[in-house]
Amino acid sequence: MDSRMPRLLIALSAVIVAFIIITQLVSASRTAGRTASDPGSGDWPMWGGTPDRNMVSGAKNLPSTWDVAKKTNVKWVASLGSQSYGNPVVAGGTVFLGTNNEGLRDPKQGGDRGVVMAFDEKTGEFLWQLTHEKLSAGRVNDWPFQGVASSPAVEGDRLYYVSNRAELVCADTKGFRDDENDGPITDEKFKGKFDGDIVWKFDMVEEVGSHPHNLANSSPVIYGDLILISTSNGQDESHVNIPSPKAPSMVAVNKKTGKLVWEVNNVFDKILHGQWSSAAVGKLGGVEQVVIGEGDGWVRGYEVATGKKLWEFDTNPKDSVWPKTRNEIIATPVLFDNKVYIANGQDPEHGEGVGHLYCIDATKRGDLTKDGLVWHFDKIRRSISTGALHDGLLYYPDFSGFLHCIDAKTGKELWQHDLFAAIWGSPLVADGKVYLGDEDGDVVILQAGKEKKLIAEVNMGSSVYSSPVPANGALFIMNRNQIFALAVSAGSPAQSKAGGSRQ
Ligand SMILES: [Ca+2]
Ligand SMILES: [Ca+2]
Repeated sequence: MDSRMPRLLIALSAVIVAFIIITQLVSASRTAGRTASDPGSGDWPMWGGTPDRNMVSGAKNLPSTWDVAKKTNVKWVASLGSQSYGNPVVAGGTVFLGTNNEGLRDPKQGGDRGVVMAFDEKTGEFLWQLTHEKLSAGRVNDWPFQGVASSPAVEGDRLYYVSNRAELVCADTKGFRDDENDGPITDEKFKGKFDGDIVWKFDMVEEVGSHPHNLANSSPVIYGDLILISTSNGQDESHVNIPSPKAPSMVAVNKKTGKLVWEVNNVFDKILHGQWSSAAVGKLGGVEQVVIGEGDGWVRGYEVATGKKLWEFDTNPKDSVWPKTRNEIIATPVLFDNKVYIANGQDPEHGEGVGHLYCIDATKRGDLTKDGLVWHFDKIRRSISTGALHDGLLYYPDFSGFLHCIDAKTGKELWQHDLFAAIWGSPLVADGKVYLGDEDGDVVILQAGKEKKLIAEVNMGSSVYSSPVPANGALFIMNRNQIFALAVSAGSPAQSKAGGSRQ
């Protein structure tokens, strides 16, 4: 044997070992990066950023404070309707959101309507809108002046949202600005430069018999060719009858054709009130699942491709009684590391009350109320918010105004912060900070971590019912009637150093 061989082998092994170490380091850094659940493109194209709905972003250099009156760290402001619940998303250089028609951008489209608006991400220039007349039944199906409450999902040049008329709408992200009318729908009444271009609609009232209670609000999530949405099917005005118990709680619609692929219903006449939870999608226990809170207060996991039920979990103690102690689910489930994190609560109109927050092991099957319980946190009040899980800490607010920081493994609370006002929105964890808005219009900025540290509190001028959204170095925050794009201006004294370094 050549005497050089062992030395060559040793050298080669060293190279291989170095390669393995480097690969592991790269892989470790990627794993660390994955704790941020935004898509990594800089955009935030759907409610929660990604299908797992975890409100966490790897964005850097976001402002630690700002001043909307002095315009410090304010890139632009745009005016909306008088009530805005359709949380903004950002994709392909455009910001999309849902509001009502009280901003009256086009006098030819007057009256009470639900509206989706598109703005230029860099300048805030108004690009186009789609307006939807109210359902004729009125408040039972389509509450006055609530507008579009769905947060759109964007993929490529297509935008998907649920209108106030309980239609899943597929629209062209460019509207009519590209001088093309995309079909099959080409008979839009308004086809001007500032009008939206509808591609197809799936009407949940006509197609699956949904009777939306008060407002259809679902924020779509996309999986392959499927769009998954809640139908918002619920009670009638008497709060006793369920007019459409056979209508599904959730449907999957083909994103290209707008045709129904599957539907599920496990609630029938057990709907407590309405169905306003949106779905989350992720691989849990090796299976691609769609998870959603349903009208009987149970959260369920389904095989996303087929709608086959995999597991279910009752979020209410068995001795609880609606509406005093038994709750519905308005929050969106957060999927993380084979587990589901979700709290229950009630319609904000019902006020405050006891709540429950759970961590569920979604690798198991069947009734997981006992078998799948990882932990139960009962020091939370009713909540309609979705959580944010980062670095082993779950940030979860309640409607009574408390933000809880909880050890995601054990369910033990590390700290809480009182915002002194109702919280409708959800926290965002990004750039080492936690951002959260409240009904008084305050946004608190806290340091992310095991120790509580308040960095700043900024008033936005009117109630913040939405959730802060990060995209491409800016933060987008909507109050009742405006959207603000916030970004650190060079040399700005308002950029606090207290944001600290990111782990
Ligand atoms: Ca078009
Ligand atoms: Ca069209």
